[in-house]
Amino acid sequence: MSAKKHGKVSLLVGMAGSGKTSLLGRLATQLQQAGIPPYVVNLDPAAQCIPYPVNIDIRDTIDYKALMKDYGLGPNGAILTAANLFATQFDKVINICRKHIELRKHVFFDTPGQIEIFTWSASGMMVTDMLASYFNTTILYILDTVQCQNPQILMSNMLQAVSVLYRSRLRVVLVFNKTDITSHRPLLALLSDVTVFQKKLENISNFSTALTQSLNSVLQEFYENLDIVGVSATRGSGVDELLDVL
Ligand SMILES: Nc1nc2c(ncn2[C@@H]2O[C@H](COP(=O)(O)OP(=O)(O)OP(=O)(O)O)[C@@H](O)[C@H]2O)c(=O)[nH]1
Ligand SMILES: [Mg+2]
Repeated sequence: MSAKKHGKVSLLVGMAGSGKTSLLGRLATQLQQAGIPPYVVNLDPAAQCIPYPVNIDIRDTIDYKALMKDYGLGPNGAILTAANLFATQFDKVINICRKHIELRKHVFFDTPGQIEIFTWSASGMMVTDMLASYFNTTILYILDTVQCQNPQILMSNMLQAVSVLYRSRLRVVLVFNKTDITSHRPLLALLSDVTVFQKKLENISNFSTALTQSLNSVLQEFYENLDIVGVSATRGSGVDELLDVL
C-alpha cells in the first residue's frame, strides 16, 4: 500500500510572526493528549525556542550562524544556504517519515519565518515536491488575524497564498491565527463580498487601494475553493476544526 494512503503531511507556512511555531506547538499538544502524537520536523534553522517535541531538527545538522561567519553571509543568505544544504539530504527525511507515518496520523513541518525562503527557493520547491510525491500533503497558510484587519495586508497575504497554491499545486488551507485577540469572521465577509471590501477600502486612501480592490475581485474564484479556519494557538480554540479539515 502506498504511503499516500496513510497519515497526512502538513507544511506550516506564513509571514514572519504569524504564529506557525506556536500553532504547531498547540497542534502537537492536542494530538499528544488525544493519544496520537504527531511526527514533527523543524525546517527553520534560525528558530530560537520551539514549544513542541521535535523529531527531526535542521538545527541539529546545520549551524546557520556558523554559515554567516564562515561564508560572510547575512542572516537571510545563511538561512537560504542552510535550507539548500538540508535539501540535499532530504531523501533521508522522506525515508524516516515513511517509517513513522503509518503509526502517527500527522506529520508537521515548521518553516522559516521569511516565507520567500521556503516558498520561492529551489530547495523549498524540491522539499515540497518530494513530500507531495510520497504523502498526502497540505499547506497550512497561517495568517495573523490582527494584522489582516488592514485590507492591504490581507490582500498581500492572499497573493502569497495564491502563489503558494499555483507554485506547489497542493491543497492550501487558510488558517487565521490569533483569533483570541480579534475574530476572523468579519474578514470572511470581506473576502466573499467585493462590495464589503470596497466599503472598507473607502476609509483608506492611498495609491494602492484601486489595485487592492481589483486584486480582490480577481481572487474571488480562488477563495471559493479554499478551506478557511480561524484558530488561536494561544488558547487552542478552532484547533479541533483545523484537525477535522486536514
Ligand atoms: N495572542 C496570540 N498571540 C499569538 C498566537 N500565536 C502566536 N502568537 C504570538 O505571536 C508571536 C509570533 O509567534 P511564533 O509562533 O513565533 O510565530 P512564527 O510564525 O513561528 O514566527 P517566525 O518563525 O519568526 O516567522 C509570539 O509572540 C507568539 O506568542 C495566538 O494565537 N494568539
Ligand atoms: Mg517560527
